[in-house]
Formats: sequence, C-alpha cells, structure tokens
Amino acid sequence: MKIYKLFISLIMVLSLCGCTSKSVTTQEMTQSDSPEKGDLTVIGFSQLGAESDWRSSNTQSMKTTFTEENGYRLIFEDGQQKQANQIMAIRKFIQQEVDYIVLAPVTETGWDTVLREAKDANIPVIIVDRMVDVKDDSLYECWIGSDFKLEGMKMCQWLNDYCKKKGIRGSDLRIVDLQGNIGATAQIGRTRGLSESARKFGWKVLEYVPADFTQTKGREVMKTLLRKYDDINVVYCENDNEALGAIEAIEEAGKVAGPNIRAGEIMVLSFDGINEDARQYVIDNKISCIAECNPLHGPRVKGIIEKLEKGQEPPKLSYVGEDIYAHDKAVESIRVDSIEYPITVLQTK
Ligand code: GYE
Repeated sequence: MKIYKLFISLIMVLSLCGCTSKSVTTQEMTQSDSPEKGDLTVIGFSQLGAESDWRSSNTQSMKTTFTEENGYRLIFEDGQQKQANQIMAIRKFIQQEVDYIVLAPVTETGWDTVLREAKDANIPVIIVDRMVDVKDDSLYECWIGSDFKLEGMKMCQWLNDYCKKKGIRGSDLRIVDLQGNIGATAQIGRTRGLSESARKFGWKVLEYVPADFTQTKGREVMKTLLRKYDDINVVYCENDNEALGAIEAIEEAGKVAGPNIRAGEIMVLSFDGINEDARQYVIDNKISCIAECNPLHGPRVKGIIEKLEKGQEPPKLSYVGEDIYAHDKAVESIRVDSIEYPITVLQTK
C-alpha cells in the first residue's frame, strides 16, 4: 500500500515538474485529478483552540487567506487547548506530506521532538502568535506575533502616567492579575510586564491567578478574589474575554467597573481590543485601557510563504506593531524603552 502511494506521488511530482509547490499529497490525488487542484500549496494549520474572540479572528484570518482561489489548500486542526492534540495534528500533517506546517502553540515548551520530525521530513514550520521554546531554533523557519511583554509594559506605563495625572499614589493601588493560561507566551509576557512594573513603580499586587483567557474563568476567578479582598482597586486582565467576565463579577458584587481609584470602584485593564463589547466598554468607561493585540496573521503568514517559495529568507522573528486604547485623553502618549507610543482615545462613531 505504502509503496503504491509512493509510486503515485512520484508520478504526480514528476508530471508537475516546474510547479513552485514542493509536493502534492497522495490524498489530493485520489480525491481529484484536476491539474489545477494539484497546483495548490497545502498548509497544515494547528490552531491551539477557540478560547477567545482574538482566537476566532485569528482562525478566520487564516481561513480567509489560505483559500483555493488564492492557490492554497488549508488543513485546519483545532487543538482544544491540549498540546498532545497539537502534536498529533503535526504528525498527521507530516504523514499527509503537506507543503508547510503553521503552528499556533498553546504553550512554549515541549515541541523539540515533533518539530525535529517535521524538519527530518523537510517540511518548513512557521510559528504564529505564541512562541516555542526549543533548544535548536533551526527546527522552525520563523515566527510572527506580538511582543507580549512590551504590551504589558505599555499598559503599566499608561497606568503609572494616568495615576500621576489624576493625583493617585502608586502605593494606594491594590492590583489583582487575571493571568492567561500558564506557560503561553502571551501570559508570560503580560505577567512579567506587570510584575516588573509593580516593582519599579512601588505597586502592590495582591495576587496573580490564572483565568485561562476565557470569560467564564475570568468571572469565576474575579468572584473568588472579591470575596477574599475588599480593597481591590485595579484588575489587570490578560485578555478582553477575562475582562468581560471580571466586569460581570464586579457588578454582581455590587461594585462599579470604572476609571476612578476609590472605594467600591475597580479599574479594569485589558489586552486584545478585537472584541466589540470590550471596545464599547472602553467608550463607556467600564474598561479604562486596552493594549491592542493584533490577530490578523493570515496575510502575514502568506507573505512569509511567498518569500520561502521564492527561495528568500524571511526574518526569524517578526513583531507586529500595536496600539493602546484608552477611555480618556488624560495621557496622550507614553514612553517605554525610550520609544514613544501615542494613545488612541476610543469614542462613539
Ligand atoms: O491575547 C488571547 C488569546 O496568544 C495573543 O490568546 C494570544 C492570546 C490573546 O486567547 O485573547
């Protein structure tokens, strides 16, 4: 059976001599014998899950970019937050002899073996969004995503400058951090952004608690924290879905989500800026600031593949530029590592 498939693949590859794509899967051969279909570049995309609006937009961006009209066939696998599922998906892609593997990894570590298998099979791997922590970085072609620690630093710089403008002392802040899922680059960077800034600015962080980037967990964790502490005045949510959940918990506890540091009111900070409700909450003053995280990586990955097809070398790491959205113009710009970032005030259209 295997030898038969190999033979068919060989004939197929030979008959397509001159096409830019490395190979055509045997599966496609049996499904269709139209020569146009055979020209498609096959992408295996292992998405980590569907936990947030950010994730849905990211999946959507990949699906609308890698279409047959654009010359691609996308094989999509949802890892449902489990690395084991993602490893299985990559092994399947290797068996299917895809042209490229795109991986959005749930956490950073544990990828060495499977990425070695992909490399041995000569399949280039592009990492998107979160990073992988591997001993040998030649196991993947390149990575594209956000600078998560910078997002955290920008948020905290905004908070510091805002407090100064409003005459709020840093030592009066009582912060809780609703973290993302532990071990994800977005969590690691955003948590570090807060812990380093808290040390620098003399803020008190009452607790760091994982809330898995979901609205349900955000609400549940915030509820518990509100029972435990009666003086929380800032909640640093590591994504918008957690923020929406935290606001529910704040309101259910009879408190207000708002930009004033005073008894009964809690300032909500967040990341992403893709969820329409969260953006509206900024306009309504319920969320005070969002550090943007851009999920539209489809066209960016396509650009990388086009380069690789031409034999060019894309940069190993590409960072996406991002905005900061605030509820008012108390702070017009912030400086982090001597770079100035303007603040965008969200207003009703
Ligand atoms: O911020 C969050 C998502 O890794 C950047 O994961 C991504 C994060 C994003 O679930 O909403």
